[in-house]
Amino acid sequence: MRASKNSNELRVMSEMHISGAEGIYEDSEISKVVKEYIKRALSHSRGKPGKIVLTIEEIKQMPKKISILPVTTLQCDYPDEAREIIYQKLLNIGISKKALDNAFRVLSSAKTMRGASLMDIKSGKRTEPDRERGIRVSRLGIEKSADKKLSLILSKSKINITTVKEALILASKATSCPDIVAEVCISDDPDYTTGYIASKKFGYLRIPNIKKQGEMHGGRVFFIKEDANIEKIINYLEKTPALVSNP
Ligand code: WAQ
Ligand code: MG
Repeated sequence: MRASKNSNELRVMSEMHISGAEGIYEDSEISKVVKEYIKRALSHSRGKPGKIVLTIEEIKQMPKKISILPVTTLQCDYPDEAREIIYQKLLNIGISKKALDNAFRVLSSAKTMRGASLMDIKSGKRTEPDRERGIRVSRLGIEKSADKKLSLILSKSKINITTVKEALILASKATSCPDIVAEVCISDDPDYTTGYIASKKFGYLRIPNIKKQGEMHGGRVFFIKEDANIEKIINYLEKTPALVSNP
């Protein structure tokens, strides 16, 4: 699902991204999920959409089984502290300062993307072909039994909410790609101020107060290896079905 709004700022007609969602479901769940997606699009904190696009496709390929990243919530009181934590953890696993500076430029831009930026861990060069749209992680989901177990685990930390679950599944798919070293994410919702960094090395690290309440900026950056095959990464993230099969 994607919801957007027309804006004619600067006399150039452009579409502002409001919200999006994707998942893998059984036939029998489709009407329920569609209803939920539409409800979500119509009551979003970024505004009322002028257009909602829904795409439902049959998946023919057997989904790749992936495992969920372990979740940790860090202590963080301010956006500046969040930035320090992110630099420290990501410099530590080999991401250059330049790449981090460039990532924060993407994440704090007033013009949010629908998808994610792909950034070279060394040069900090952006490699996604469409910088306005970015790469959209799609065809991802979780098996029913794994979902139940995950709900129990998240409930213990009082974070069993759709936002966390969906982000965790997305980060688990993204970091299961061998050429992706880490991800950083800030929600573009003005009322959601917890972000995260994720990597196979340290799991899914939640960072409270990554931005201030009311701010509309946000985004995602995937840090990719220097010699990575970009097309292969994009094909994996956007097209290859992946299902979390264990929490
Ligand atoms: N693929 C790639 N990028 C995406 C996708 C996707 N499927 N969905 C969203 N993005 C990008 C896009 O640039 C958005 O502007 C940005 O991420 C933020 O998306 O554990 O809600 O849906 O409490 O606003 C983190 C949860 C929630 C942390 C993140 O992101 C926690 C969130 P949002
Ligand atoms: Mg959002």
